[in-house]
Amino acid sequence: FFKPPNFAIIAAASENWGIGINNGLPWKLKLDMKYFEQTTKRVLPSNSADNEIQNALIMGRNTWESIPPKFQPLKNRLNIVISKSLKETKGADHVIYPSLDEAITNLMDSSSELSSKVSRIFIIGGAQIYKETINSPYCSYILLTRVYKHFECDTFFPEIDEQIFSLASHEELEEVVGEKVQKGCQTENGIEFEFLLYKRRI
Ligand code: FOL
Repeated sequence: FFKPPNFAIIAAASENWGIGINNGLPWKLKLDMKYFEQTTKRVLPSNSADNEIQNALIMGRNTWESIPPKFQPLKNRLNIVISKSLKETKGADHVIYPSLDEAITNLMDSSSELSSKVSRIFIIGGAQIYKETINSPYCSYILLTRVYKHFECDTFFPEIDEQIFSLASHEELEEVVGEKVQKGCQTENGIEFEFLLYKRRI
């Protein structure tokens, strides 16, 4: 498991490491979306009595704007948006921070109101936010759905340095996710994909 200050990146990337096009996902994979939803919603340990506790999702403004209005905010999770231009409105269903550093510092500050309500932290993109977090020593895991097909994309996942991250076993993936996960390749709409876990070596 990972607890703040540690966090995990969650992403889906194509054969050519694409993650998006025209501020949307390049594919439609219901099973991967379900995996994303369930993994980011699950609060561990599941016997936790406190219903106030949720996971935090950190995303850039473009990713926030890419979420279909009917799913925005991503429910039963604390939505944190990084933006210098967006202003927080009263009674908003999401939180805005001007920088990633400020968001993470606040989540880590055990005396902050936010930190007492947060279980795990997931970084959900996009390209700029992944790039800023992948080399942080607090980035313990990358939950990567590898989509084994070439897609035309305009945003890409940053390079995973094999010196820093190694591919973990399926058992470790299930331990981190907190539930059984489909092992190996699956196919949806003729697109092959696989749930993988990369783990920080050091
Ligand atoms: N990680 C993985 N594995 N797959 C993704 O598609 C993905 N997408 C993002 C970040 N990490 C990912 C960012 N983009 C929704 C839409 C876009 C998005 C992330 C989430 C969304 O609407 N999710 C809903 C479920 C929607 C549905 O069931 O169709 C949610 O409640 O999580």
